[in-house]
Amino acid sequence: MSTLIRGGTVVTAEQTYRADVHCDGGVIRAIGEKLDVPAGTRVVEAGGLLVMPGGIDPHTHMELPFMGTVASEDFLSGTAAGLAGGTTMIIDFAIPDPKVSLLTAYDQWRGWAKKSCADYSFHVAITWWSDQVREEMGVLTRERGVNSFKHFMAYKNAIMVPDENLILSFSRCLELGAIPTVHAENGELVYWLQQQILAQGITGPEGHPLSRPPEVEGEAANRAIQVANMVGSPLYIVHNSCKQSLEAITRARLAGQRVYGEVLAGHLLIDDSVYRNPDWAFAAAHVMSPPFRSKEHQAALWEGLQAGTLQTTATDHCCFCAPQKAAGKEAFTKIPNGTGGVEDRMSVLWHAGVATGKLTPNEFVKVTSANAAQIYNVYPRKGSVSVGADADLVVWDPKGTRTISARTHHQKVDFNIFEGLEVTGVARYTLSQGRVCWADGKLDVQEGAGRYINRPTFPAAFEAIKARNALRQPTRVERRP
Ligand code: URQ
Ligand code: ZN
Ligand code: ZN
Repeated sequence: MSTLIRGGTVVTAEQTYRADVHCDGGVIRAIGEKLDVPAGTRVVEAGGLLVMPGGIDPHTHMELPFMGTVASEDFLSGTAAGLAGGTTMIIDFAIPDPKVSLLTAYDQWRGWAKKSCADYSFHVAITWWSDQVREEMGVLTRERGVNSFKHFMAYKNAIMVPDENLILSFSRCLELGAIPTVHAENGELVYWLQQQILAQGITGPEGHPLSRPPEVEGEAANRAIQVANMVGSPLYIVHNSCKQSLEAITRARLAGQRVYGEVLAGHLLIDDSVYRNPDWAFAAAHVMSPPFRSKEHQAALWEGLQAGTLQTTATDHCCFCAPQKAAGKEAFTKIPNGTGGVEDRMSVLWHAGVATGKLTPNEFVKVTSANAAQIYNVYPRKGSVSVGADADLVVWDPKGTRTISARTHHQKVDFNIFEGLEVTGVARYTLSQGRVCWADGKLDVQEGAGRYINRPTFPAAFEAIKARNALRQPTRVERRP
């Protein structure tokens, strides 16, 4: 299918320039003026609009089985909602229960994701350790296109792993040329605090942030950073929500350590007052981990994004409807953790980031698409507007506005954490593999059109890291005669 995006201004991570873009066969064929295109080419008029790489959301959980239920968003509705907001690729998570084969979990998630209407990939979680896990990590990197492994430092008695597993798994990641990622909260402290707070009779959603203070996140972030430092592996910390984890990443990066930080659109805009709302369902709808923080943390996270200390934005899209959240009516510890956002991330970042002057349009492309593509080794196939790249593009109206609401969003959930927010900056057209899937407010998606995207490991980059590590080896202690 031949499509010409005509009259627009191309905006990439590096540059901004006027050019038409011709897509055919799912890839970008030509970029320039007066392009020669075949008869029957569909023309998308982009005058006054920006042509950017489609967004990449590196952190979603479609139809995740979690806390006794299953996230309400499935891979078809979730990728469709992403396209409606300008996101053309998600990286989701295959999360085996402890003692379950990583390959079994990977195959299960691959089956669920077949219905996707936009491209997707998977991080694989390390929720236990054995020689089998070690071996299967090798199979996943060599044969299944996985180059990132997730570690939950929270969720005790479920998927939390101890430090020993972090050390062994990060070492294995280094061997394989894969990047370890972490959910950084001290799960032992969270569990202990939960018991303390419940014992005081605090059972409502207001107890959730009390049991997960920022210090508990900062401690875990720093611990993961030190494990990676000693092992010599890179590290990617997901959903940084507070100054404490940001400061840990800043220290590490200033010391030359390869640590990447992700921030959620929700954590950039929403503060912890939501948990004190008298409406139980409203407060419970915001229960996610790490929790939304007090206002000073949002300012710090924006500074981190502007400074390049945080490289990517995501949503951690993990939706539960009111009846599911009600499982925690008697105790906040039973409220399924998770909120949505895959449809709104791009508009929220443009509205609160570019329209306020915090980010340039090029930086917007970096933090919504290009950086994630580079970190996870799918650039420039993804995250670029370049000849030969996948034709995953968003035609962006920088002046367009819309009001975000659960009443109108395409997400399969009965709540929207950005409810009522009028945003500036909207996707006018979204192309996936060169096919217009979102146009003027209407979705036109094909179930199953989404592809699994292999993410190769980083041998070359890791050779450099290993060489650096070799230089760092502690000098041999000469045994005294
Ligand atoms: O922790 C996560 O990233 C998953 C389980 C989604 N839930 C959440 O509260 N963030
Ligand atoms: Zn998490
Ligand atoms: Zn998550």
